[in-house]
Amino acid sequence: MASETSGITLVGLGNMGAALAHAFLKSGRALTVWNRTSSRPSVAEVIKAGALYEPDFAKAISANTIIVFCVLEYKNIYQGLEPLVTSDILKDKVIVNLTNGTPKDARDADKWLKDRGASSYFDGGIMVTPQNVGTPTSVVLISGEDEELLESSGVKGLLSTIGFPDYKGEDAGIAAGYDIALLSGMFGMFIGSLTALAMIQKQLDRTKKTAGANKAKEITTTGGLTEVVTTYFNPLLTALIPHNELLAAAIDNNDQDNNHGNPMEMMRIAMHNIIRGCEEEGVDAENLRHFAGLADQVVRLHGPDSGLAWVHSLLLK
Ligand code: FVH
Repeated sequence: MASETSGITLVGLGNMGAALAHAFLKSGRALTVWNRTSSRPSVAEVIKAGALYEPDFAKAISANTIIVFCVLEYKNIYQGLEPLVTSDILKDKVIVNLTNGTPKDARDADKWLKDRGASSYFDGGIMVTPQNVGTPTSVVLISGEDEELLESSGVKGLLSTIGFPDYKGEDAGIAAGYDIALLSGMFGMFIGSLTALAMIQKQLDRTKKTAGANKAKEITTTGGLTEVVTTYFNPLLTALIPHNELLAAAIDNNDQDNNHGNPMEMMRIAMHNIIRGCEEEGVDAENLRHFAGLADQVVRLHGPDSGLAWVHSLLLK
């Protein structure tokens, strides 16, 4: 059984893997690392910080009981291990997989690795960017096995060097479910932001064109999109972030008719205006079309004064 001071093998020294390596080294752990591309600058950096780079994948896996994977996708793990599993290379290994994937990916990995000798499998999602690894705001969602083993295997202590280890349950897929849920919120925000920036771009171009045609009304638009984001867009989004809690509470409390001052019919019409406006201005609004369709359904089912939280019930299949 590995202890708090046991050595670790880390597979993957991309942006996140490298941040993990530095956090592990900072905590005083002996670290063996492997990365497909040995010339990646992070490899030299972690060697300089004290890690042992093992170019032979099999030797890197054999070096320690706890193996942490942080690669682009799950199939990279199988690609590396597949040629080796005829040996007992995975026997008694404690696998910690921090690669992004689906709950099914995690459950499949749990079975695949244990069928080939691994003693335990934990699957996690790191909920911060590499720059914030090891800071007080960092959280690692983790699932699989049980909480007692998480602690006794030394994995909890190891994860604590990255961030707060938040154990979500024994099904290996649960942490991945949380991870992709939170990331879907992030990507949803970004596609909304990029649609907004495309529409603003059209307006900035128009402003410049008008100013060019009519010197008397010349307008300088020096700040571009950045100025618009700083002045209007980020303050608007910041003010709206607490509404996520109102939505969650409305769902928790079966209070979806509470519109918090924003009736669904008003928002539904606004969404269709945005789509129409995008079409008129030459901006792709495909991402909003589905949302507006859901808003139409909510008004049909629950009435014009209902609340946005009803959309949640339409998304559950
Ligand atoms: N970066 C972030 O903000 C997020 C935060 C939350 C967690 N994600 C997930 O972490 C996984 C790794 O992400 P990353 O940021 O380290 O990603 P990259 O910098 O692109 O590095 C990718 C590493 O994966 C290796 N790799 C790619 N393909 C293979 C392969 N076929 N066999 C072996 N290794 C492979 C790659 O190696 P190389 O290109 O240097 O040879 C890097 O080590 C990821 O799941 C995120 O979603 C990060």
